[in-house]
Amino acid sequence: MHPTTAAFVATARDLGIEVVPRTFPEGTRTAEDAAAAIGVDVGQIVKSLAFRAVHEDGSTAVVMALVSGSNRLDEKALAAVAGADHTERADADEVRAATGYAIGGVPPFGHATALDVFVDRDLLAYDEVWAAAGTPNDVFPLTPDDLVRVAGGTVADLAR
Ligand code: 5CA
Repeated sequence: MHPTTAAFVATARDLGIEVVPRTFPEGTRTAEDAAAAIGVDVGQIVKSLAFRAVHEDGSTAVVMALVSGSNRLDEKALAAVAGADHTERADADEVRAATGYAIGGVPPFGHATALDVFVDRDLLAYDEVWAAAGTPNDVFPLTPDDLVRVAGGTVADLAR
C-alpha cells in the first residue's frame, strides 16, 4: 500500500472508521476516472473540493465541499452555508497545506487542519459511495451516513 494511503487508513481508524482502500493502477484522479475504474455510477464518487471562504470582513478560511461526481458545485450555495460572502477555488499549495494531501487524492476527512465540511445532499441517495484515499490511485467505499458522521459534515444542497 502507498505510504500516504496507509497513513490515511491510520488517521481514519482514529476517527472511528475502518477504511479498506482499493488501488487502481489505471488511475482514479478524476471522478470520471474513478467511476470507470471501480465500475460504479459517477454520482457515487465523492469529489473532495477545497474552497477559500471569503468573509465580509475580508478574513478567509479553507472549507471542504464533498460533492457527488455527477454534480457541479454551486459556489453561491457553498458560500451561503459557510456563512461567507463568496468562495474562491483553493490553489494547489493551499489544498496541500489545509488537507495534507495533493489534488487528485484528497480524502473527505482526516485533514491536516480542522476544516468545516459540507456534504452534497445528492450523495445520500446511494447505498455506497467512493472517495479518494490519499493518492490519485487509491479509493475506498463507505456509506453516505459514515461520510457525514466521520467528516463531521453539514448536509446541504450544493448542486447547481
Ligand atoms: N481521486 C478523485 C476521485 S475521488 C478526486 O480526487 N477527485 S476530486 O474531484 O476530489 O479532485 C479533483 C478536483 O480537484 C477537480 O475536480 C478540480 O476541482 C480540483 N482541481 C484540479 N486541479 C486543480 C488546481 N490546479 N487547482 C485547484 N483545484 C484543482
